[in-house]
Amino acid sequence: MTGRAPPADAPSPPVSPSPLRRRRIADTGIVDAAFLRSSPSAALMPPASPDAPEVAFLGKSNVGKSSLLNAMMLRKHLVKTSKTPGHTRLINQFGVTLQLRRAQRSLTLVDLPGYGFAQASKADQQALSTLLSGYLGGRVGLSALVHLFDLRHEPTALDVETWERLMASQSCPRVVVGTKCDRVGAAKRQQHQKVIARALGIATADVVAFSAESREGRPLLWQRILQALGDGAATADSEDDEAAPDAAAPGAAAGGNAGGRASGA
Ligand SMILES: Nc1nc2c(ncn2[C@@H]2O[C@H](COP(=O)(O)OP(=O)(O)OP(=O)(O)O)[C@@H](O)[C@H]2O)c(=O)[nH]1
Ligand SMILES: [Mg+2]
Repeated sequence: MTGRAPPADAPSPPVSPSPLRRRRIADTGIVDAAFLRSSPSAALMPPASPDAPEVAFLGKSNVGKSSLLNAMMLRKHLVKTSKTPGHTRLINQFGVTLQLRRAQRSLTLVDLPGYGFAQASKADQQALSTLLSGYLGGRVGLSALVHLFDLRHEPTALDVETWERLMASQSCPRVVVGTKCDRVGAAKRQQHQKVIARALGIATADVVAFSAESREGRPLLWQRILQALGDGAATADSEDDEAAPDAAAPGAAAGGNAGGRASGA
């Protein structure tokens, strides 16, 4: 993989832990997880519930969105996965209740169809693109967006274009994930995170390395999502807490806008 220089007007990074506080990773037990509904378009979805903030998972076809959602919810088959790209065709919503240290927290997780499935017919590609832009551009009450990139490869032109288009059109906080990290040797992982970060113009520490196979990165990803939702209190007992080993990602103490919104939106 080769890196790409960050653009001169590189945005400030998405959600990142506070430089001043070492926080203990959220204790994210799952109280409940259930399929809610599939919708063929954003217009047909019921309004987002303020009691269960909506977090959507976006990425190229086959990048591992559905598998990641199963891992996040500690379920094996709740979300349908497939070796064949282009499997998820509808907007699928799941309700999950987390047991945090001091409270329970309900969220709505959204498994989106993947973009960039080259083998699909032109008509299917157009339909998927309309569905995705309808959701991403028009979903009122979308609280956070988790954008997935395959850690093994440099982001594609379509990945970067999608990232940049969202920067302009979607103001909710974003979290970046490098998927399938079990396929990248530990020694090379940071280098691969760096390649993704440079392509997007964010800090290396803002790329969460994740494996749906081993569930590596799961606590850190929950922490980033909760921070994106402005739920910092749910992830820390006190300022003096020791960070769990998984939290000590490279640059985890680097500057960022914890709990804030990605700029440039
Ligand atoms: N080794 C490894 N394989 C993974 C991982 N996550 C997903 N996969 C595999 O990648 C393939 C695609 O996974 P999905 O979760 O269905 O991908 P998706 O992004 O939902 O795909 P679409 O719905 O088609 O857009 C499956 O064969 C998964 O088993 C991972 O962390 N590690
Ligand atoms: Mg899928």
